[in-house]
Formats: sequence, C-alpha cells, structure tokens
Amino acid sequence: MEAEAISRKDLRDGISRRGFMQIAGMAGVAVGVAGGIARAEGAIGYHAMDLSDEDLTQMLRTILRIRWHERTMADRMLSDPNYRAYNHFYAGQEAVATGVCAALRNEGPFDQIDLVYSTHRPTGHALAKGVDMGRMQAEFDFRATGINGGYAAEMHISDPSVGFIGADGMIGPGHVIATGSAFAFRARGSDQVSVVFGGDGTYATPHFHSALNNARLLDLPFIYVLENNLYHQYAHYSYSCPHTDIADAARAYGIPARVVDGQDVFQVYNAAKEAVDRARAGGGPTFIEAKTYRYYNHWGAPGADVGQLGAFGYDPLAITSFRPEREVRAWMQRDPVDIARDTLIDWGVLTAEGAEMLEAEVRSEVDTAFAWAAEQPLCTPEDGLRHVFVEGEVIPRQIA
Ligand SMILES: Cc1ncc(C[n+]2csc(CCOP(=O)(O)OP(=O)(O)O)c2C)c(N)n1
Ligand SMILES: [Mg+2]
Repeated sequence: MEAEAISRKDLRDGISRRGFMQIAGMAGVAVGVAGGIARAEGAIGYHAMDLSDEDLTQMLRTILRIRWHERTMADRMLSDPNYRAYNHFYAGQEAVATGVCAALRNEGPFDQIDLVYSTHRPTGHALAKGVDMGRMQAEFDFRATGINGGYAAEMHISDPSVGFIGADGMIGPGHVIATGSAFAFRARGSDQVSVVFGGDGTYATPHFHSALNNARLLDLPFIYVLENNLYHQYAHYSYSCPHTDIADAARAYGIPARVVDGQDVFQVYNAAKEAVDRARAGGGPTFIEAKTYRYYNHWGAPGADVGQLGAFGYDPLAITSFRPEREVRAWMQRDPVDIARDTLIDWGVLTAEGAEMLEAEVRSEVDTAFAWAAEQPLCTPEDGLRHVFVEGEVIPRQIA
C-alpha cells in the first residue's frame, strides 16, 4: 500500500508539532527540516500541523460524535426489540469523512459552499458536513421534525443548507450527479468543489468510470473519495476489482490519485486539502483512496453485543462469518479515535484529561439528541406523499 509518508511514528521519531514550529521559526524556514516531517510536508505541500489547536480538536470531536452516535444507535437496536430504525454503520471509518469535510467549505450561502454526495452508509458523512445530529436522529426515528420530514429513513437523508446533497441507496449514480454539480460550478465560474464518497464496491459500476473520465476531460472541480473498507456487502473487493490500489484506476484516466491511511484523520485531511486547493484553483479532479475498515456488519448490528464495539462471530450460517474475527480485531487496534486522540496529545494540543472531557461532552450531546428525537411527533402516512409532486403554484421554469 502506497500510504502517505507521515505517520504518528514519523512524528515520534522526528519532533513534536510545537517543537517543529519553534525550530522552523528560529531557522527561518517552514519546511525542509526534521526528517519525517519534512518528507511529508514536501510530498504533500499542506499539513494538518498548520491548523489551530481549536480546528484540530474539532476533528477529534467530529470523530467522537460519529462514533458515539452509532454506538448509541447500535445499543438501542440490540436492546429494544420495538426499535424499528436501522443503519449501515460507519464505525471504523470516521476519520475519512472527518478529514475530508474538515478541508471543505461547510458554512455560507448555497452558491458558495462545497457539496458532498454520500452513499448508502451516510451518517458519518452527514455529521462531518454539519448536519444537525438531533434532526438526523429524528429522521431515523421516523419523526415529522426529522431532517427530511421523517420518511427519508437512513438512505435518503439530505440537508442542502450545509451542502450535504444526500445519501444514495443506489451504488454509483451519485458519482455522475456529483460531476454534474462540478460542471455547473465550472460553468458558473464558482470556486465551489463537488465531492463524492464511494465504496470499493462502486469500482464495478459504469458510473465510477464515466464520472472519472468526464471529470478529467472537462477538468472539473471534483474530488472522488473512495473508502476502501475491503468488502462490498459480504464479498472481498478483489472479486470485482483487479487493482490492489483502486487509485490505479483513476490514474489510468489521468487523474492525480493518492492512497492514504483512512484510520488517520490528519493524513486524510492532508490529501483532501491538497485536492480542494487544486480544484478551487482550476487544477481539475483528484482521487483519494482511503484504506479503512468497518467494524460492524454490512448493515445492522448482527454479531454485536450491547456495550461492545464491533461485530464478531464465526457461525458459518450467520452473515457475520464473511470475514475472520482476527481481521476485525487487527483493524480495531488501529482505531481512528485512538489515533486522533493520541496524535493530539503527542502534539501538545490536548491533555489526556482534556480528551476525556471532550468525549464526555460528546456523549452527553448524543444522549440529548436521542432523547430529543424520541419526543418528536411521528410522521403521518400523508407525509409520505409530500414532495412527490410539485406543491403550490407551478411556474414555467419548473416545467421547462
Ligand atoms: C446499483 C446497486 N446495486 C446493488 C446494490 C446493493 N448494495 C447495497 S450496498 C452494496 C455494496 C456496496 O459496497 P461498497 O461500495 O464497498 O460500500 P460499503 O458497503 O463497503 O460501504 C450493494 C451491492 C445497490 N444498492 N445498488
Ligand atoms: Mg466497501
């Protein structure tokens, strides 16, 4: 795997973030010193170390918000037989959505913010882009005050106000629509960027290839983030893709492509920042392949227990048997929460106590969001027919 050069080990072997800044300042240079750090800076040109302590801490907060939202939901699904919502859990992959969205413009008028097109596994992308957790949970709980009125469930959530164009139950078509947005940005002279997330399973769709080809031919401000979690549903990606690094497929279309460690939010951020800056400057598309892993089953929480992170089990008749337990455990040892937290402590951005307080704050926010959602009114059958046909007066522009 051709991962980015920078890693926590590089940092430990080199010098701490603050030490680096001091040395760089004294020597009057920004990069070019200190072994591993200099290598990474030179290779990438941007670095999370340029961010404020507040912005760095915000990334850990986002990872924790995704993680605890999911663990709370998984526990509910496992412990309450009357609980009807379900989820394609994102746990294990949190650093990917977080690192990418941290490099995007997420606030402002709709014609200025960057857009994110998501997948059937959308909650991490949604939270990282800025979707309100309470209203998203209300949506999952079929509440009328949910983010889409309670009838979008998980795979159709969207919130244009933060540029989250939405989840997509179909594998592939979203890529083509995302390139359409990128084309619109270019045609209008906007510096907005269109980002699509896709899994390793999308390689085998025509939309993957069509989107990349057109993005290159038209030099669109388009970023493809491929989350390679090794499996599509219950099959290893080698069953449908001849490449070890799917990034090689993007390179074949002439698109700059990077393979990053998807468990390390700062590596993901580095690659995303570089891609966003290139796209805004008119430099065209970028492909990022994040090597990552999902801890739960393809969907739902079979093989999981209340209070336990991840799904396990070898039952040959159970759907959880598609991957070895030791593989799940090996990936969980490179957990994105631990990597982000330990890196920030190494860099002197956070203390261990500060990190604990942050996690406690997040858990309380998640509890509040679930409690609020549970009190909201359920949507009605009539609500299901809203937004199917145009409501109110039809103006010519709508039917032209
Ligand atoms: C066009 C289409 N074909 C099949 C499916 C059924 N399906 C749902 S998720 C999935 C696998 C997706 O795998 P991947 O892209 O690797 O994403 P992951 O689930 O690993 O996040 C499939 C085949 C679908 N939703 N859409
Ligand atoms: Mg996959």
